[in-house]
Amino acid sequence: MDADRLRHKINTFSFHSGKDGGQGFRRVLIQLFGLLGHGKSSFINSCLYVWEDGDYKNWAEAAAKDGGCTINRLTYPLTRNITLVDNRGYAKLGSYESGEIFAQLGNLLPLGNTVEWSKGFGLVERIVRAENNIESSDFIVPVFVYSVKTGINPSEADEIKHLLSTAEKLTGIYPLVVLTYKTSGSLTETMAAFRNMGAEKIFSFENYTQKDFIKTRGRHEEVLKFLFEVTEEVIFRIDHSRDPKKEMKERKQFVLNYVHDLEKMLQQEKLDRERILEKTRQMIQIKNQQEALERQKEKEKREMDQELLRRQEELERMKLADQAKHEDEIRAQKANHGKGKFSRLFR
Ligand SMILES: Nc1nc2c(ncn2[C@@H]2O[C@H](COP(=O)(O)OP(=O)(O)OP(=O)(O)O)[C@@H](O)[C@H]2O)c(=O)[nH]1
Ligand SMILES: [Mg+2]
Repeated sequence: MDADRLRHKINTFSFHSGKDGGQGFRRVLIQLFGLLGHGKSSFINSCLYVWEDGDYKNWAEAAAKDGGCTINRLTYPLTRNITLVDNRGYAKLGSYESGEIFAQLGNLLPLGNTVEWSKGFGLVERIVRAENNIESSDFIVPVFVYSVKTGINPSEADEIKHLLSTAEKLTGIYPLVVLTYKTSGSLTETMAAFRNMGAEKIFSFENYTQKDFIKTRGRHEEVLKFLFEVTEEVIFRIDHSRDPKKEMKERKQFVLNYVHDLEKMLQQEKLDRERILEKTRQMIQIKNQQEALERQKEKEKREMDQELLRRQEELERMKLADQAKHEDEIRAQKANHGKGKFSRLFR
């Protein structure tokens, strides 16, 4: 399909193309999520640049240098019923941030607000408070953004796989994968890694950036193909009976359960860590006591050896003194005996 046709298809996308009509959905939210600095905001800029077909602008305030910066969860309308959402990037998976990621992704927190990384019940409170401000008429399409430049190792792949499958359970859609920095690493390996995780729709881009925004047909077409695939995905998903209000409630329950389980897991991990720490402390204490005991034993042995030596020397001295006395006595006896002989001779 050529660029004009793609553009037309995206522009005329309507929920009413589905067999059962819009069913209460009014807007597609393309929810971008992923690690800090992987190019989410730049991808939004690329989409808007291609869509508007005017001058390049840093609409989504992508970072001026490598590294991340977005903290507000802002929306960028593309057509009358397709909107891009720039979510706050996270630094680490499996931490308390995960709860926040899914709350953003499930569209349970108000759009246009700063994303706080609040722990456990802080997040639950914010979800409950946001209830009346959230539109159930938003249809969520999760899009995971990942930079090829970063590469991917097996342990990260496991974490990402878990994240993507949880996002699927939450939204009903396996996240579309957008690979950025496609010329700065091994695209084939990164694509294969995502395919192994179960991703079916993988797109690769060299984002338009403040340093490099010269239009190329290839980049323009890639962006349009991506947006077209999003609309195709939505049409495929609304081809059966749906209930946006019920789905919203289910998403909320899912995230609340997730936060609860995560909190329990983190508490358990904390307890395990404390237990290990306590055990290590006890082991160190026992080792110290054993060492002190060893030292005491060695000291006593040394003292006993010294005492034995002292006694042996004492004995030796006594023996020598006895011997000397005995010799003196013999000498004295001999002398006496001699004297007796002379006195008898001269009597
Ligand atoms: N060469 C190149 N640079 C890119 C690409 N995508 C993003 N960048 C650069 O990478 C840096 C970070 O990009 P952002 O778009 O701000 O990343 P982000 O994911 O929005 O970051 P957070 O908002 O913190 O999560 C910026 O300096 C971009 O210019 C890309 O595909 N190619
Ligand atoms: Mg950003």
